[in-house]
Amino acid sequence: MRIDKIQIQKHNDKLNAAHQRKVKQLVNENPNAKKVINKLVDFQIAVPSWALGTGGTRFGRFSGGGEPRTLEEKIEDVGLLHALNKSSGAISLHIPWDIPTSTRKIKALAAEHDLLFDAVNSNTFQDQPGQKLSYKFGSLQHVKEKVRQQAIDHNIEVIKHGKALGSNSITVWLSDGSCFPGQLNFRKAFERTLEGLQEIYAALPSNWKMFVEYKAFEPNFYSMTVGDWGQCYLYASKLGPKAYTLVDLGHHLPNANIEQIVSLLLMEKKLGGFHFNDSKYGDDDLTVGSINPYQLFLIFNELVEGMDARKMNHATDLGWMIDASHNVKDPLEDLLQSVEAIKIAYAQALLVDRSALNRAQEANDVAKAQEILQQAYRTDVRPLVAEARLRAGAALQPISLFRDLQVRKQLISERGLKTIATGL
Ligand code: PSV
Ligand code: MN
Repeated sequence: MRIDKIQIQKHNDKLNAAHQRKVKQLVNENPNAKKVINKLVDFQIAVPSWALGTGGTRFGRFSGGGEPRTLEEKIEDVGLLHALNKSSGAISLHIPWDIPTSTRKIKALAAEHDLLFDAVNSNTFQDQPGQKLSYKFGSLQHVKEKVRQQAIDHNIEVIKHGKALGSNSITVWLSDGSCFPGQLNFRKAFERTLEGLQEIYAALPSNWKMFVEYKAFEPNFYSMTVGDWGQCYLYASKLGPKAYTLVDLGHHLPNANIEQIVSLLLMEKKLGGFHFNDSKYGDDDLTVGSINPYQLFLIFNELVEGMDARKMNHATDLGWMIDASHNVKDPLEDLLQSVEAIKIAYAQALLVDRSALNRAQEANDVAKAQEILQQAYRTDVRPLVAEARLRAGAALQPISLFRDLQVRKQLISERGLKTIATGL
């Protein structure tokens, strides 16, 4: 299924008059608003191929119907999202789930939908059918050299797929760790993992980045070998200038101050990218902004401050991606909500009066500093985000249009009710 420009136009025409009144008011009240709109137009958030189907939990999975069965259909789904919001212009593939049968055809299909290939992801957290050696006791950390080599080879293979598609980064998330005290020699596990990462790093094309993703717990519950930002920073530093840490919002211990982590990693030039999601307890993979939108705003506040301090390009110098999973919502609606939440937080962070905040900080004026942040956070920036969409040729209200056009119903009639997306 494709969404036609005329359908978007009709939808926008109905809503535009009321929308413009809101934009005008915001532009009058915020001298910065026009710049914010321009930045929002440029800001793209990649969609992971594995978030297009129903995720499920270890207790069950309730398929929503019309899920993409192939890589082609996953690209079509991201194409639908991008047509609706013009903010999801890239797809992130997970290998081996998404190995193309024809790279040429897949590239052409992505180009038709105006999509790029974001970071490619390796998978050494599962055993694949026919795989020689098991990752039950880890991959790059494994005590057996042959298992480590298998994991290294897989990552190099992933780089090859990514290179052929025009991607320029690989994300390595390792589930390696231990479930019980005494199971693992921490130092040896670290050293073996580092050696493996070094071999993968050596296979990176010159313009590529390697993102090392940390996670505090799950599936290992006593130790994780890339468990937190400190360990991750160690790997990234030892590996070299093309290696960066990747912050997945759900991968911290409860109440971690993620915005401070982000600020310091940026300062050290070792922040590479993000996996956005939201959570109440652990790695819940809930819709971005559904539980703690203030934290998301505070993270973006540090990102904007830190990136501006280093004169970085907001849109291109870090990897922006969603990593979520949907158990009860339509995955496409959920992703539209996530992208919207990210753009709202980004817009609010752009509205922060930086020089006033700096003055308040230097004067130890704590109450004023809080007022400044909350002034931006409590501004309803949704008309600015919608205006950016309008200017980019997308829908003013993507979810309403998705429903009006009965996109899911059409996908079900094309693909069937009992389809299951590959991936998690
Ligand atoms: C692990 O929980 C993770 O966040 C990593 O990014 C994986 O690659 C992804 O989820 C999907 O399995
Ligand atoms: Mn992740």
